[in-house]
Amino acid sequence: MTDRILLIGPPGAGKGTQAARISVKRGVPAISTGDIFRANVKDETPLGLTAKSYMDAGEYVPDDVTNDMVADRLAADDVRDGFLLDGYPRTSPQVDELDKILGAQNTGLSAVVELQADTDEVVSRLLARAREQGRSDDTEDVIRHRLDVYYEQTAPLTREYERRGLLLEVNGLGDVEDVTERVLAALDGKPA
Ligand code: B4P
Repeated sequence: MTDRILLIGPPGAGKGTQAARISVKRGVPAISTGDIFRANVKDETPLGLTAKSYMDAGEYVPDDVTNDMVADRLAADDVRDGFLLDGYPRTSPQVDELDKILGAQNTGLSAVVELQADTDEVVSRLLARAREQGRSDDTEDVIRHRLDVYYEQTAPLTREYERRGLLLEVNGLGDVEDVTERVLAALDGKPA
């Protein structure tokens, strides 16, 4: 079956880290909405100027803006044979939009991977990243707000994917390599 995989998890769970690795192993492009927004912020595009204030405050970028961006990306030729979406959907209207996009292409998702990591661990990872990379949304207050937004708006979406029989829950703690192995095993239907 063609890989059309979603990667969901709290900020700092390792989504971006694992998306890059799984994408190589499974031979499908990784699409990170966070990365696309950051590239637009850096280039000061109209999309970036809109996204920046939301990102800096730890809020989600509005659904209409995010949905249009993803619809454009998923219309590109390189995703015809599969993709790994990192960080989308994050809200219920985004779930609906993704269903609409894939429905129009007569395709569907193959799996939804939920990377699980507790709050103490993700806060400590993101504070470490703040020291190394200085990302503007990695201050402690903003990190805690991003976690609240995640648990309020995004975590409940996993129940919908569980209902559809797509959800794979994977422990995101431990070495990066070990987490990758767990994700790959889950995608292959093997016990992690
Ligand atoms: P993202 O870019 O998705 O940022 P994130 O949630 O912090 O995850 P990220 O992928 O960067 O971190 P990772 O867990 O890999 O989103 C940023 C913002 O963009 C959002 O807050 C929002 O404003 C906006 N946005 C994005 N998508 C949106 C959408 N669909 N709708 C609306 N708005 C949207 O890694 C974190 C750190 O942990 C790294 O330093 C990494 O090296 C480290 N790490 C990873 N795995 C580890 C491990 N196993 N052990 C130790 N450290 C590890």
